Amino acid sequence: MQPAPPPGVRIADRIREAVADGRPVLALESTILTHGLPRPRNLEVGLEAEAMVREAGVEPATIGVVGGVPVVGLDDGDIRHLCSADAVVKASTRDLPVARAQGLDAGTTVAATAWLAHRAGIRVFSTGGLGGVHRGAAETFDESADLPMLAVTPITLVSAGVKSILDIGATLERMETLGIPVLGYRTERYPGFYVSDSGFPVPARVESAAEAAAVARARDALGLDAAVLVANPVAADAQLDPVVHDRVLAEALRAADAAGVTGHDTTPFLLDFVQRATGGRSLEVNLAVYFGNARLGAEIARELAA
Ligand code: PSU
Ligand code: MN
Repeated sequence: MQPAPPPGVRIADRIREAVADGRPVLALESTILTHGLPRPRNLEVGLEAEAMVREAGVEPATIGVVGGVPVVGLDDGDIRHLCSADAVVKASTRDLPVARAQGLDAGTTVAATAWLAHRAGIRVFSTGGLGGVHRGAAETFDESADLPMLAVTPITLVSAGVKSILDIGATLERMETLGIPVLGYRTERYPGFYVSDSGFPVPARVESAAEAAAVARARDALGLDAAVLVANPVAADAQLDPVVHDRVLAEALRAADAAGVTGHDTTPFLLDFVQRATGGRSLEVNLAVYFGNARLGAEIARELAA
């Protein structure tokens, strides 16, 4: 059963109508735009991802917070604003009430976006990389709110895995604990975002959007509440050179430690460091991955709407 949309959330008419008509809709997050990509590239990517989804016959619903109001289905002006305004915060689910009460602009993380998308009746969501368990979490308890939120949000989420800035093994263990199905898209290996193989296996494999949609339908038929994660690897010939990747990652982790960066600033700090240290090469991989996920998400959305 679809819960009613909360009164404090704005759902664009085009999204409301598409959902009511049973037409395919794909949710897209905005933290990748506000805190994951450099300006002005972020705006180009935000608009291009939407155009690509539309061309695939799917209604794009980029989600973010404008003036405190969570919006499902930002318009071009909203996206432009979030990609260029001065004080845009990063909002996970727990930040939504503060943003709302204080009228803040915010990019929404996977956790917040998934929750808003589900409450709007959207069944598929594409992102770049997921949040997960940070290295050193045994001491810091730093685990992204993405994981517990995905455990209770029955959506299908396409990502390229988690970046190796995180503890990937621990992240996969937590997904198991939380009852979150993980599907490798045409692979048996969990992807590491910049690289196609993180070094860890996935528990199940699908060969097509239709097979991924079948798992989501089965989840619904069983009355289970967790998101189905579709892990879509970057092509091996488009990945970041694994040797460069390992070296830059080690430098980034040392820099974060030296700068005393903690908490929700950690992910943006590390991503920015890696981007600068690879001379923009990681950015190209990032974009290839993100567009690939938008394409696959659109395909799954069409399967689920069929
Ligand atoms: N991983 C990336 N790029 C990103 C993020 C994660 O490779 O932009 C963003 C996503 O929005 C994700 C959030 O939901 O960071 C996780 O942040 P935290 O660890 O603070 O929950
Ligand atoms: Mn955190």
